[in-house]
Amino acid sequence: MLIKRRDDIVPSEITPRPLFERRREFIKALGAGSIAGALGLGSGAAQAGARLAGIQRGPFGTDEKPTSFKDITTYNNFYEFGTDKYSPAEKAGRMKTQPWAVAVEGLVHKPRTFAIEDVLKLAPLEERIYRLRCVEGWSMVIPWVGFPLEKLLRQVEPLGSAKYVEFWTLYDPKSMPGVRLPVLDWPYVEGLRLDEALHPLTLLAVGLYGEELPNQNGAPLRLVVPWKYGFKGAKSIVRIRLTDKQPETAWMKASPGEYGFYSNVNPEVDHPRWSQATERRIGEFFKRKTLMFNGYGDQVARLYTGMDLRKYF
Ligand SMILES: Nc1nc2c(c(=O)[nH]1)N[C@H]1C(S)=C(S)[C@@H](COP(=O)(O)O)O[C@H]1N2
Ligand SMILES: [Mo]
Repeated sequence: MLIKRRDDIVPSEITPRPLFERRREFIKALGAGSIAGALGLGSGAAQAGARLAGIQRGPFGTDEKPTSFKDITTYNNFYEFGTDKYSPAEKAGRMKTQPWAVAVEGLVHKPRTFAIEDVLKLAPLEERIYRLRCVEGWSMVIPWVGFPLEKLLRQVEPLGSAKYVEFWTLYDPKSMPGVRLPVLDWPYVEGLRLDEALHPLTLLAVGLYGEELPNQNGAPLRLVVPWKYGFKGAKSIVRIRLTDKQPETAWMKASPGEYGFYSNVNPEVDHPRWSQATERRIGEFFKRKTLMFNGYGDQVARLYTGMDLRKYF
């Protein structure tokens, strides 16, 4: 293969969703009458094939090989649809993602509710290939499509008193069988410090592999904070609230000794039940060493200078 300079490559060339995967789905679909039926996915997942237009190549991308579309979309954590990895792909199709709006409010000059269509107009879409490290010890490489969360937050003009940002995700018992179980205090709430939320690495994602997000990955918009454990990346966000107090996240409420507010990827600070020193990349056999801040230390270490990262885990 010819070696191209990275500058000459358009995003769709970097990460074409492997053709054989598409063809296999298509063949299955012919056999079973519908893509959704054939894959055992709900209708929302079937709709999620829509290509996103005008994607630019964003900064900070890794050169590592992206995890397959199939693994990214069938091995998920989305507890609203059940606690095993395969339920979200089977059940999230029931979630209605249109119409969709996200309220951005709290300590801001201009609170506003954005229709998803208007969110998409706020900034050019970028492809960013980020590592995702789950606290349970596995990782993936995901070609997200989105733009920096900062672009949305600037629209509402945060007040000087705003120090934190809360993310509230959809709570819809009709379509979410998992919320009947008291696994978490629903809705799923996550939070960041305002400077973390405004950091250029922090992404509001609307797609992956050049397509709209499948429901199981958090359609129509979700948070991606690549230097933190995966659970910080709240899916299917309906409300963003700026506050002056550290948010109480769903995971902190469920188990404060296990899930801290910061949850920066840190191979030196173990979770009480799991070592965080190594990880298994989905699709690989041998374990890898987990990197400090998931490998994004050059960009984010300065956010935590002077902080004891064992205390603020
Ligand atoms: N609303 C909501 N968001 C969520 C979760 C969840 O259960 N509910 N799981 C989190 C966890 S633990 C991980 S690892 C990532 C997984 O994202 P992915 O399925 O797109 O890879 O989503 C996070 N966002
Ligand atoms: Mo996770």
